[in-house]
Amino acid sequence: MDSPYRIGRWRHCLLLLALAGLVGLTPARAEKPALGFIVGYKAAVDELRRDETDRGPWADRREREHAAWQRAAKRSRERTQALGRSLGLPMAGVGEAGRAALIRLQRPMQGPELEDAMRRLRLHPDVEWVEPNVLEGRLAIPNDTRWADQWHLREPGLTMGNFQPAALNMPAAWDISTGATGAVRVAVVDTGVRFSHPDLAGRLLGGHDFVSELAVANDGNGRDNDPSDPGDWVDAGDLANPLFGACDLGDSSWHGTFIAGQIAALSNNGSGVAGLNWDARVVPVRVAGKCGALVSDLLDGARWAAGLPVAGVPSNPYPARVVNLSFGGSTACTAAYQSMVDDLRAAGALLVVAAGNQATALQRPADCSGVMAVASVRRDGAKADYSSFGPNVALSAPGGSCNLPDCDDRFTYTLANGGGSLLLSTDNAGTQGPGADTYGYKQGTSFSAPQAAGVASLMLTLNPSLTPTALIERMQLGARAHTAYTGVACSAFNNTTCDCTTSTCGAGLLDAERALQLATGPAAVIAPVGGVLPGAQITLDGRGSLAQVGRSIQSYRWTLESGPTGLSIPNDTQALTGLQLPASVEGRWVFRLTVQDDLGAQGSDLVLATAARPPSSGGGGGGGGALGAWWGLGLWAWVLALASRRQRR
Ligand SMILES: [Ca+2]
Ligand SMILES: [Ca+2]
Ligand SMILES: [Ca+2]
Repeated sequence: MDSPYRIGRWRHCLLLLALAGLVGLTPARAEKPALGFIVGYKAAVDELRRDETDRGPWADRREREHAAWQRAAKRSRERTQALGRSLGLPMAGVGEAGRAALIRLQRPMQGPELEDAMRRLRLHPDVEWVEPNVLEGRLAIPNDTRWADQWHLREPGLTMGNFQPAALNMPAAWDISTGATGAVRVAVVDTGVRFSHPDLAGRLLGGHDFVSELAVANDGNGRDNDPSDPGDWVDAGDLANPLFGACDLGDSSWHGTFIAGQIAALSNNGSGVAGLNWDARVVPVRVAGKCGALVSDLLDGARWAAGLPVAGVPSNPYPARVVNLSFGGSTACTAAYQSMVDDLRAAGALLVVAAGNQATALQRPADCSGVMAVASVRRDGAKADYSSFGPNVALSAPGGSCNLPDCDDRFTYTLANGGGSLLLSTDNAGTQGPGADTYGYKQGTSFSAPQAAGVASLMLTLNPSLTPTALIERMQLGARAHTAYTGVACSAFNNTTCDCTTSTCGAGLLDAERALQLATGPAAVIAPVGGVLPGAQITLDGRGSLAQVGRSIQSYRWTLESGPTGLSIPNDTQALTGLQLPASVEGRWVFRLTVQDDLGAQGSDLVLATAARPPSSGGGGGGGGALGAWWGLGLWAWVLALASRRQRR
């Protein structure tokens, strides 16, 4: 049975959490002052709504349209002037706001005076609607009341009182995109979700409950179509069940609800927390209950999340492009896991997994080839004490940390507390069954993986053609450099809090703004070459490359990145080409394909060809075909990781 990557110590903060919950009830800010009114007239009297229908030579037409708009505006202004005078408004002038009329005020209005003026405007028989003309702030700063506590989403500040060098840089990213309605679905393969949470209202889509074992399921049945989280507490009675022999006593985690909120909590709704993607939909796939998730349920649930068939379960009407899996075991990747990972990639779904909380080398699924494994860093960028690490980590993201016994300093970085700050998201107050929907603080690599999943969903909003490889590579290219505040580099001997490097914690710190900047442009997609015999003819096939929607790929270019000998690539500007490797030379050649779209944006990817002689002794088999398939898959992720690391230097 695999367990969730969460940390139990956050429970010490429950009292503070309850107090903090009360802070969330603070009344909303006073209404913004209005500098005027934007007025929409009823159609019968609205000059600005009438379209110029004149036809004629282009230059004349533009002139006539301009003149007609001027005439319409003049008539509209006269009407607006009369309207304002009739209501006794202190007008400074009139004009237009887009296709609506505008009343400018001599001084800003606010509160009851503003409301009274709007009411009187609305009552006028010519007026259909009216709105105050207020200053719009940067939309990118959400108005959620607990925003101030979400340090991990802010800009990577380095000043006292604003110190969070590991933060995700979301405000700048949200200036590029906050998401698009219904465009991207993220599956959360986890403990299910609390559908009743107000900050998840309208954000949850379909889902299924894959927990097959009654005692684990805790909802009275096996697999069913309701992925509600009934709680996953383990009490003394549960421990009598031999299946739970390796479990600890514990309260319910509400793990899936927390992660769903990280990715897609209702943002900018004046309440609770902000989610990473303001419009994404979460498909809750319940695989875990008491004591964790059975591997079989986990693998089935992950497959179904990406739209792959699972026997006995209706097909998923909402396949996800991004699948978050914050569960894992304590052994190395197995074939069962690897085949699930391969199937998800083939289905075009990015599988984002937690690095694990054992502070050791990666274990499954984080060590499987082709996953995006995310390690946890604390507020200052140091590896969180609990985070596992190693060469298969793609990058790192805030996962919270709490090195103090009582976690009483969550928001302020000091050298003494080492950046102790937990993550805030949607939660539930129930210790066993569900209680009140609330907000809570947690830490763990479980909660750094969803940061990457959420950013990936924003990238897909901008460019739906990005493949899992392209998403990982571009997030890695955009990552900020690791920090070095502890003075101790992470290693097998320094495995708790330590300074990350590109060989222990991935390409760097996830930066949402840079990832979104890199999301646009075409994606180079190359068919794997893999392992061949020396002197073999190999095919370089980039025909699967994808342009962003609305663009087209204009050019291809193949280059040799590295290899034991130089090679010239014939037809190096064709999507499909091939060449012969030198006879009797063993080694690895890495080729790069760079594609460019019609607007000049570029994307590139790498492919590996490994030439090796078959084993000289042994039985039958071991032919080039079998060798090719084996090496092709196994080394694919390795070469990508190697290449992106090289690019970071
Ligand atoms: Ca069930
Ligand atoms: Ca259920
Ligand atoms: Ca909210």
